[in-house]
Amino acid sequence: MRTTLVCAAVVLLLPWSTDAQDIDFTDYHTPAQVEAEMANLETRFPSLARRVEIGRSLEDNPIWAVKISDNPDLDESDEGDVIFVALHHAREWISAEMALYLAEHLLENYSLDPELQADIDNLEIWVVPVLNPDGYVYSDTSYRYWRKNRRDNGDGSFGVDINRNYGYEWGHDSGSSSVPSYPTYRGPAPFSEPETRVMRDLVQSVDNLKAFVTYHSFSELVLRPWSYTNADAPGELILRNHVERAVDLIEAVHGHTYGTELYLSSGEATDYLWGETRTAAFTTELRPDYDPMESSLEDFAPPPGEIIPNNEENLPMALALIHDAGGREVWVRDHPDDTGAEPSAVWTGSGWSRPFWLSPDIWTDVEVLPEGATVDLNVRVQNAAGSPRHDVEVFVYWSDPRVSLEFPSPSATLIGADTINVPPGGRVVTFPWTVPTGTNIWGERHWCVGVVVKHARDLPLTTEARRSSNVAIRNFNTTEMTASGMLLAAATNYLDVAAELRVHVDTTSLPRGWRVFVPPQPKLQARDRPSALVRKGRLLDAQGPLLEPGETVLIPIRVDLPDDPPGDTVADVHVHGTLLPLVPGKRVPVGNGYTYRVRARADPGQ
Ligand code: 0X9
Ligand code: ZN
Repeated sequence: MRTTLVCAAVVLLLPWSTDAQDIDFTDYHTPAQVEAEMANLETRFPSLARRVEIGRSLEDNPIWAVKISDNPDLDESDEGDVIFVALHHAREWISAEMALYLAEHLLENYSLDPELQADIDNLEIWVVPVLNPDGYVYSDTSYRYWRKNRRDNGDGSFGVDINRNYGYEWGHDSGSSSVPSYPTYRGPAPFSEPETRVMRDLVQSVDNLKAFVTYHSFSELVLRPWSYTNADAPGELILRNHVERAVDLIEAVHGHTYGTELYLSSGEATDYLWGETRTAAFTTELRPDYDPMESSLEDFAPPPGEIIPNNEENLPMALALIHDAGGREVWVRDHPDDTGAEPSAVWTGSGWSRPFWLSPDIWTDVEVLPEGATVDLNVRVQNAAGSPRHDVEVFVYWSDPRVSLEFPSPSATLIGADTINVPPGGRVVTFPWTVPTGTNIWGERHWCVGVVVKHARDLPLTTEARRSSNVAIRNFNTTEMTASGMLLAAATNYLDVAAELRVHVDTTSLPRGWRVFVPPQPKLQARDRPSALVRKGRLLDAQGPLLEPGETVLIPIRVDLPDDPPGDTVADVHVHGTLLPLVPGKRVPVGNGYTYRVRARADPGQ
């Protein structure tokens, strides 16, 4: 009796509770219920959620987004944006359930999960559960398996496939149809449909789009661009990485193994996103699985009991993308003042606000880069996570900057890759790099080095350095080696004790008439008071330059070529540097060297 009274009191205190409860995912929501639940989310989380009308459909129905952010009424241009959209296709009701579930999860867990809170504070997350409201209503009231919008095509047929109407590679017959009555009718022109334009306008209006997911059903797939062709998209490595991680995350929840390949579709959403904006974009085909023997139209209407497990297994991929976009763990600077916020430079109309192609975290020890020389290329990987990050992958490429500044890309050549642990202070990793010879396609001795860093919980979302803290670039100039001249080799004492440097040039493989030597180091002036280091060096009978731990010296190396070389002659000059620790007793030499490829070219003027 007493218990009953307490319950009654609670109900009386919360008379609006039937409207503001957690969303019930035990059955599908009608179009009106989806709208109402979005309004409820705003009511329940007024400081985090806004239901915003992002446009109207062909039949003038509102297309709603829930915008989730720490200041949902502000347009915070320094924050990243992530878009989740569902129900391009009218009959794919489970996709709207997924979007609603995600929105509610983000809002309910904001105050419970500090990492999610930090991510949301850094982002503006747009969840659009129903992009095709006209079709959804028609599917609810007239024909459950309707796919397209409700355009009157004027020939007795209705509907354009919203997911064949985007403007990137629109119109291929291989992945869409020009026949109005067909389910994949692409419409008379790219972006002919209001619904597609609403999504295009949202994409273009946000300041800093980082990731895009479009939910469909069914078949249990995670798909990446391209859709219009079987060819790999530029940045395929980045896209595939996301897909592989997503498949693992999904499988870990209920054991469903999602596939990653489907038939061609052109004029589809993710191709537009990647093709026009290089924003990581994925199509998830939700439950149920596709079975070539059993599947039928009814699979667009799985039993309501599938909704919750479907949503549960697809949530982690969404959260991982949100963390890639909103968190900053491992990163590389684009310019000296870079804090990791993106974009690190913007186009002002006449130029870039910052040079973002001279990353201070990518450098060589050698001041001049003679073509063909093998030099040490250093990369500093920053870690903003506050604790060590293990298994960080570092990829280093070079490219012709007049061909591509995207990394990774098919035009970029891999210099090296490494998997490292990065402590909170960051870490330097070094790769040998044989500098390209000759010129780029514009005739310049000008090359670009690109670095991509990634961690399972911080994957890059684009190939563009200024839009990603995981990607950085540095341009280098090279010098031609055609005449006698100087090479500069750098040596760093990476030991934790002072050391003597000995430089040795291997002349055995040089062509006739070539001379290479290391000019002697200037002698210490008698009047200079010898430092402790010099006194120690003298005691140990050191011959070469003395270096404190961490110190770098540049060693000039003279190359004398014959006056009249026979045609083009190319030779490798091997320079070995060894460090002899300045400690008494047996001094074990350590170190390696450089190889310079030097070309002697007959003067074409003669
Ligand atoms: O055909 C579509 O638009 C999507 N499949 S659905 O069954 N929901 O209609 C797939 C779109 C993405 N396509 C590819 N990545 N190939
Ligand atoms: Zn679909």
